[in-house]
Amino acid sequence: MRLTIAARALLAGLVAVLAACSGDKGTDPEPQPGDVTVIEAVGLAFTPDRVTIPVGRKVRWVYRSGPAHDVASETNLWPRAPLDASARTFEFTFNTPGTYRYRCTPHSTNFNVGTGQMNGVIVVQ
Ligand SMILES: [Cu+2]
Repeated sequence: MRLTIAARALLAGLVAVLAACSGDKGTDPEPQPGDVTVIEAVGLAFTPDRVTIPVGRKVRWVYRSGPAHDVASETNLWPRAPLDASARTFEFTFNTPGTYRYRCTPHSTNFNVGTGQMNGVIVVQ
């Protein structure tokens, strides 16, 4: 009887292992809605300054270095959020496809990525 229970447990374990192995065959898993994309404020730049994410993805801005920053949406999609030594992270979940530009108001006068100012763009697909 004990042997039977042990054998069943062993078989159940083996089945679980085989099931786990038969899933992804070397391909990258699809991004899940709960996944987070991190953008770092380093010096006077957002890194990376251009990201493409799926609908439902959360973006987390993280303060790493430099003077006090903020994260301001071009379309006021969110209230301007401080990003500094005391407010180290800001998160926003993008639930609608589109192109969303943002900037750090102390360190950028525009929303044009690639002009050497502290701004960025998020493409939601
Ligand atoms: Cu800044």
